[in-house]
Order: sequence, then structure tokens, then C-alpha cells
Amino acid sequence: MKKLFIILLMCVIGLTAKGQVSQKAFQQWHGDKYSMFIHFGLYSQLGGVWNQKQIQDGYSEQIRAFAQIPQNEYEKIAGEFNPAKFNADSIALLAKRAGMHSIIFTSKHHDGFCLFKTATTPFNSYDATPCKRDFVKELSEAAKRHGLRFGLYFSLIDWHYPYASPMSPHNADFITDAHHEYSKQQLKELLTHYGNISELWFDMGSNTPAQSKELYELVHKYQPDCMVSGRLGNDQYDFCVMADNDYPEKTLHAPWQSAASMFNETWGYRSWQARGKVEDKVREKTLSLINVVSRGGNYLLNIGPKGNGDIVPFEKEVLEQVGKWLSLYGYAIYQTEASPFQEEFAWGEVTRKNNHLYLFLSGKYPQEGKITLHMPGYTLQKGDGKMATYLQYGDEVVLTIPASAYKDKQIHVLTLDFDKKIEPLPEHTVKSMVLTPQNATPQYSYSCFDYYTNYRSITGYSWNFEQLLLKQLELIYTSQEAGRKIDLILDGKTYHVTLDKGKEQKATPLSNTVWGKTYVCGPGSGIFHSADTLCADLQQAPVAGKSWEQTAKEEGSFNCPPFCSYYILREIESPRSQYIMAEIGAGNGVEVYLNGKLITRHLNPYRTKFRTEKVILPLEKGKNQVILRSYNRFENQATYLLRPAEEPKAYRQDVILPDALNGKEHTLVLKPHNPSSPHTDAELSNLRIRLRRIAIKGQRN
Ligand code: FHN
Repeated sequence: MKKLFIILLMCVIGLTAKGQVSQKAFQQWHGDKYSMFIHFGLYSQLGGVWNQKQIQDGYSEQIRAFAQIPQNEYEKIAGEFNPAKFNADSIALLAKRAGMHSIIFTSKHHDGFCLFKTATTPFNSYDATPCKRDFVKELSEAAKRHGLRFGLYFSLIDWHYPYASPMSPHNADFITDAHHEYSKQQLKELLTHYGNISELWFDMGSNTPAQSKELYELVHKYQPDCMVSGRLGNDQYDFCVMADNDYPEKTLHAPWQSAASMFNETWGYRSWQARGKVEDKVREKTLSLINVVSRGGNYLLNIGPKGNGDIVPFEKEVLEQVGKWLSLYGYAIYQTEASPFQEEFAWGEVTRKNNHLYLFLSGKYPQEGKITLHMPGYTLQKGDGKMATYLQYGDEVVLTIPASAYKDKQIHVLTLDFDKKIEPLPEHTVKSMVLTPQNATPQYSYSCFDYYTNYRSITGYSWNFEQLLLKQLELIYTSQEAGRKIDLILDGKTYHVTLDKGKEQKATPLSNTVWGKTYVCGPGSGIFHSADTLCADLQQAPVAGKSWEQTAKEEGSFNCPPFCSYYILREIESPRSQYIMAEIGAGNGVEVYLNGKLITRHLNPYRTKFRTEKVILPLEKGKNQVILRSYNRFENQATYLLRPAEEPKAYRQDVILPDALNGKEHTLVLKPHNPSSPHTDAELSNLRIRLRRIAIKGQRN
């Protein structure tokens, strides 16, 4: 099973090898784990107040939009902008005390005000203010002086640039050609005037694939080792960024970052923010850091200095106290990898580094003080004796912990040393002779068109299975997969296979399989990152306030603005459990749930108005329910199709291994060969793999 982990690791590494940054740069970024984000600009001067009123709506750095401040009024703020207390060295030293490894600074936020001297617009901190300062320069130099890396936030939308899309409530506007050129000029300045830029943190807007690609390449042209954020859109990224203050439930097979604000309500300074107790915030942020790192991510924690440049004392205090905790336990954070376990533990979190396993006692005191770790193949050599006793019974390592370990305000960390390097442990071992997407462990990445259309994508599948003398893999798929190239990585050895329509197999469903009427419900939310399960049936509509309406049409469309979804439901009565083929269709993105569980989900190529496809549904005996969600991001209508496939055909193809595989336990990873991006869905949910002990070409088991 170890091989699986090496493969998984290679998958993550492979991402960077394919991308633009060097392995060294990626490893440095990945190992840094904790960095400082700074939102600073003209909005800092307003502190969330306009015309003596506290502006309650929206983030304070977007006060221009939420208080509807006219452009000329907002520009006047620049005439008074003089942050005399902004001291780049103090900020860099604070980041160091906080245990952070780099600083990411807002070179330009949505208001279009540049915090650097630029030839592209006079609306910048050097030309439009009495202070005549280039804050990007000051901070980049201070960061360097104090051994920190320096990166830049850059807004893809610009409310000041006259030829950009107008200000909108969602900030995911299309980028005009002129605006794209303007951004390119500014980026060139930023990438050539300020030394090494560790990351370029693009934000918002909705680029076309060509625009995203061009900016991605432009960054790497000037700074090959600069990591690019996923909010550039269209899967052009070096690391993906979760939604604000969010992190995924499980480890992703892609480098990722969680950006967090001190308070969910704002990133920029808000003078009237209720801040609560420092100690509560310290615990909250320490826990978030641990949760993010234990899932393999990097944590980027924001501060919002005041308009005069002063750091808010509360924020400074929080950072310093988290830094104190890190001075004790940073070894369990920096340069670590995600928890090797697939399950979550109520008692806390886990990270690993080489042969060390680090347990963070950050959750609830476990029953009777016992923590059990299932670690097949590993021998415990040493447990950190300060706070626990350790015993190993076969595959289980059992710790006993006193209640006092959880009573302390401080989160404690225990170190366990094993006999060898710790790799991810499998979720389960498949007992069946047929490997399917349903019994696989999906490999997750993160794919997106833009800010509102991002979701945990499935880029491949892996299985752990037991099979003596494995000799042949039989692939079963539909005409849709025919012609595609896939990689099968079996016990570490890669087989490149072209699905060539091997042998045709009739896939006629049993004659008494009955498809029920078609029901529709919508419009619903336009967000695409939905859950793996959908709890809805004919009694329970998936959209609040709406109900299912019967329709005579298996195929149709609804007029609705961009960012809307329609749900289609059909019931299928099946005389036994069987695989059947359905024909589905949707516009910008599609999701299919069978009996509440996700079968397939993917975006369609950018701006696809309608695309049909085949999907295999593993029906249960009796009543089944299939729900299709048609996602509309760009059009003025949502299109759908849901019906049994005409002339369903399956193809069988053999992969005969050169030698029968010895050993009982094996791992198999299935991935598309050379995918257009490592983050887009594999779209291989129709492929099943039958395991055979002896090679029998052309025959079924
Ligand atoms: O709209 C921005 C927001 O103002 C802030 O900059 C955050 C930071 O992640 N990004 C956008 C919203 O997610």
C-alpha cells in the first residue's frame, strides 16, 4: 500500500513539475505554511465610516461600493492620504514575531487605487497623495531586510479605470480588452520593479480562458518562481485559494491556501469593529492554522492597518500570541504534510514530517483519555513522554492522555516517532472484484471558471484492493470514453491505455425498468461548489421556497440570468440492481445525483451553451431517484436533458499485465493522460475495472 502514497505524493509534485514554478520554489511556498496578508489602501482611511455613518453592508475595503461614494469624492481621499505611521520595518518585524514566513500586500484593490508608483494611472500613492510614497517598494525592501518573502495581491476588477466593466454587486465582472491590457502593464511594473515576488494573489473578476492564460504566462515570464493564485480563473494557477475564511474537509491533490481575515466581516480596517477578547481570537486563529495545515494547506492571515498606517493593537496582540505558540510548536507546523489519516478525529488534528507524527490536542478530550491510531505497517519507536503513555498492539497505536492536557488554554502537541517515513494511509480496502467510481477514493483538486464557479473537482480515482496473482484488468466504458487516453498506475507502474472500443457489449436495461415523469425545480443558487450528497425528493425541493413542477419535456430550457441553476428529477423503477445508461445535457456545468449521492459533476468547456453526454447510473433494486442540476454561469438560459440513452452500448477492453502480480495488496490509480489542466474533472465516472486472476481475452468473468 505504500506505493499508493508515493503515487499520491508524485501527483502533487507532478502539478508543479507541469506548471511553471521550480520544485524548489514550490517546496518553499508549501513549507512556509503561515503568512501575513495586508489589506491597506484609501479605504483604510475611512475605517468603515462614510458621512459619519457606519457602513454595515459588505467588507470595509469595498466601502466605495457599499456607501455608493461617487468617484470624485473617493478620489479626494487620496489628496489627504498620508499614513505617517506606516512603518514597513515594524510590519515585517511583527510578521517575524508572529512566526509568519512571507507578506502578501494589496498592490491594488477593487477601488483601483495603486499602492505603488505606476506610469499607468495618476491614481496611485505616489502621484495622488501628499505623502508621495511607494508602499509596495517600502514593504518589499523591508521584507527582504528581515528575511521574509514578499508577494502581491492584485484585483482583477478596477472601479476606477474608465474602460473596465462597471461596478457590480458581485465583483465577478468580465474583463474588457482595454482593462486586460491595463492590468498587463501594471503587472509588468510590479513584476520588474520590486525584486522577487513570491506569489501573485489575483482576486475577483471573470477572465476568459485566454485572459487567464496570458496573465499566468506573463507572471512566469518575468518571475518564473512566482506562485499564482487560483482566483486568476480557468484553472490557470499554481495554488488554489479557498473561499474566504474557508478550508476543505479533506486533503486536496493540489497546493492550496486558506486566506483568513481577523473578523469575517472585513479585511480592510473597520474602526467600529467589535473585537472581543484577544485570548479567544488567539485560540480561534491557532485552531484555524492547525486545521488548515493538517489538511495540507497554507494559512494566510490578514491584518487591516488604520489609515495612518498604525497596526490595530488587537491584531498585533493576536499575531504575537499565535507567534508565541508557534515558537513552542512550530516544528509540527512548518514543512509538514497533511494528516496521513483519511478520517477526522474529534480529539484534534494531525500533521506529519518524515517519520514523525504530530498530534494536536485541539478538539474534545477523548473517552477515557484514549486515542487509537490505525497504522498498519508502522512500528512506534518513541512517543513524546511529557503528556501521554503509548502502547502498540499490532496495527493499533493507543495513547492514554490525562484530562489536564485539554484543560490548559494552550493547545498541546505530541510527537510520535515511527520506524520509517509516514505516508498517507488508505481510506479502505475494496473487497469487490470490480473497481468503480463508487468504491474508489476520489482524488480531489479544485477547479474553477471564476470566483463563484469553483468546486472540489475529481481528477482521478484510486483503489486499494486485495488480489492474488492479478493478471488482467478489464475496462468497461461507454462510447463517450472511447478514444480517450488514460493512465493506469498499478503498484507504481504506469500503463498508458487508449480506450479503443475493444469489444462491444450490449447494455440493454431490463425491459421492466421504468422511467417516471420529469419534474423541474428552480431557479436556484448560482454557486457551483455544492456537496457530494443532495437531500431532496419529490416532497422536498432542493431550492428553498420552490416546488417541483411536472413537465412533459425530457429536454428543455428556462430563461434565467447568469448564476442560476435548475434541477430536474426523475424516478426509475428497477427490477434488480443494474448499471443503466442515461443521456443528460446541461449548459455551463452539470451535476448528477443518484439516490442522493453524487455520480458526476463537472464544468463544461467555457461558454458551452448545451452539451449532452452519457452517464452510467448504478441502480438499486426498486425505486431510484435521479436528480440533474444544470448550472448556468454565463448565459440567459439554463438548458437540460435527462432521459434513458438510446441504444446503450458498453465496450470492454483488456489490459493484460506482462507478468501476474505477486502479493496480495495492490493499489491502482486511474487518471486521464495529459489532462488539459491538472485541476479539471477527469470525467471518468463511467469507467469500471474488473480484476482478473488469469488472462482470458475477450471473455467475461
Ligand atoms: O472582494 C474581495 C475582498 O474585498 C477581499 O479582498 C477578499 C480577500 O480574499 N477577496 C475578495 C472576496 O473574496
